[in-house]
Amino acid sequence: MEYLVELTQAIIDGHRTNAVAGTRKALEAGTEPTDVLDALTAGMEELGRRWKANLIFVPEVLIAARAMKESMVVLEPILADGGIEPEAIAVIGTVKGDLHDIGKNLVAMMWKGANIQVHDVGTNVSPEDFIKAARENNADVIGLSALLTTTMPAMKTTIEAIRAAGLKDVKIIIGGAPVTQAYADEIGADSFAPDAVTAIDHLREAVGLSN
Ligand code: B1M
Repeated sequence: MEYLVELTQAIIDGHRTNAVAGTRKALEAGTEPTDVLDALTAGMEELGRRWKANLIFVPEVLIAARAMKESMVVLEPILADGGIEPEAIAVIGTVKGDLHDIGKNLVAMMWKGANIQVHDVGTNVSPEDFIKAARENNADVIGLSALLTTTMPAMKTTIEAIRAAGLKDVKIIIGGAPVTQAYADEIGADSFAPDAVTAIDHLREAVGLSN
């Protein structure tokens, strides 16, 4: 169907108006909501390929993720009515002491675009609030973001608190400019995602979904 191809292209182009209008048009034409979701996620997947090939950078991803987010505002209630289950549930936030949220928001948007239910708990989040949100939402994954070398240790204390609270099966994914794989290993995170696009693969892998 041509309009689904156009919808995918609107996401790739980050064209919010076309993406939202295309989502509405497809639904009004009687397209299965899951097919509309597939068209949207195909756009994000193509973006992921271009990102990995260094053909696009953060601004393009940010713009496309916004178009995706706005289309999902139209589609989500319909998917929910139809009983379409998200593939996983994630809580995400920036750790205690840290107010940076642009990268974290981008990861949240990418995860939502990949049919992950995301509960964004914001910035400067205490370990207790991560635990509370994970329990309340029955999360499979907790995502921790930090942008400051001085707040990286809060990732360690948050992970320790999560494990001490008995949430042993919840996978913990960390990221942020100063964070490295070595640091993730050192503090016992399940996964380190260097950027928002590959954070989708890392989440899917962590919870045992095929990539
Ligand atoms: Co801040 N700041 N800042 N700042 N700030 C940095 C991070 C800094 C590198 C600037 C510098 O000195 N060159 C520096 C940190 C130095 C260090 O610790 N090594 C710094 C500092 C020092 C500070 C203050 C302490 C400054 C001060 O007040 N003296 C202060 C701290 C406030 C606080 O947090 N308590 C501060 C404040 C701020 C603003 C409020 C002004 C603003 C934040 C606005 C906001 O976020 N709403 C700000 C900004 C904008 C920056 C820079 C310029 C940009 C950060 C950003 O948004 N990048 C930054 C310098 C720089 O990076 N050039 C800087 C774009 C974003 C898309 O990238 O967040 O890395 P990033 O996210 C990436 C990946 O890291 C990854 O995916 C994203 C997309 O690919 N990722 C994840 C991120 N989280 C992830 C989670 C995952 C997976 C991947 O899984 C869960």
